[in-house]
Amino acid sequence: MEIPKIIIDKLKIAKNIVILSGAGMSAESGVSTFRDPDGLWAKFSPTELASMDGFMSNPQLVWDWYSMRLNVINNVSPNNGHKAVAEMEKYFDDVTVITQNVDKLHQRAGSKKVYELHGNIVENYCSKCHEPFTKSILELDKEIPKCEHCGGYIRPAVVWFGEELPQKAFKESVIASQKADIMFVIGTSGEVYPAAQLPFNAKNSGAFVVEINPNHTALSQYLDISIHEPSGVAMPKILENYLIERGRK
Ligand code: BV8
Ligand code: ZN
Repeated sequence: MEIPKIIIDKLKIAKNIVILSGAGMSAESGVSTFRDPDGLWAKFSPTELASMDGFMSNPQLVWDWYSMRLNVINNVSPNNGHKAVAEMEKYFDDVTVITQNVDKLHQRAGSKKVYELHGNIVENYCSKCHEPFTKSILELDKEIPKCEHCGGYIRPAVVWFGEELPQKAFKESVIASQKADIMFVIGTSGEVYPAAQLPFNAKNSGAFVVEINPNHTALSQYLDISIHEPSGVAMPKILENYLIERGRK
């Protein structure tokens, strides 16, 4: 695949790189996306499963859904896209990963600066008193666990629809987007706010914004360039072309 020269030229003068990733970043690791035809929302309804109301009306169903997803995540590895993003930290002053994903694959690939806008699926806490729940859920039986302190249902530490994003992570993400020289928007349909506002923060502050997505999205028309390739192919290629340009390969 051809990488447009302008991306390499922009990288050669860039200091601050921001990566905004969505479920498509983890697709090549074998983790289902949400809105693809075979995605999670094709089988389940987001509001029924990824909202507090949905959880309170059927805690066991939501708990089973997240346990199934955690099982998948515990049996996959970061793909070449995650690894290329992590490797970029060696060549640029500042690389910030802002992810909507809850799978920790960026961290497992070695990325050090990661903001998880939608929380993570690995930690759990009590839905009533918010006490952290530290037992590994894979050792528990199928029954949704209850809080030892107040009897409330235990829930995953993800951000559901209608819930506020972690304030510090979001604030830092806006600042990083405004300081970005180049932003890669990878594997997101750009439909979920306020995460989907960040490419506009970057663009309005002068960043060059590159979309990496096999499909056209709600963001495509506003961004500088779209590479219609899987991220596990495009990101390693972009890094390789950059390093060749810099005579480092
Ligand atoms: C908030 C949980 C306010 C974790 C998720 C009415 C009431 C309340 C809020 C709203 C409302 N109407 C609108 C809103 C705002 C709402 C929203 O945006 N709704 C949308 C659907 C319209 N947002 C919220 O509710 C947010 N909170 O606004 O709170 C507030 C303020 C103060 C006080 C209180 C409240 C919370 C949003 C977070 C919701 N949580 N998930 C989990 O279960 O995982 S959302 C879910 O969608 C995931 O987190 C996911 O990350 C996110 C975005 O999806 P994507 O990552 O983009 O994935 P998707 O499948 O859509 O796309 C994948 C893409 O990858 C595709 O384009 C595909 O082409 C591409 N792809 C596929 N393969 C590859 C690839 N790309 C590259 N390489 C490949 N190989
Ligand atoms: Zn409790």
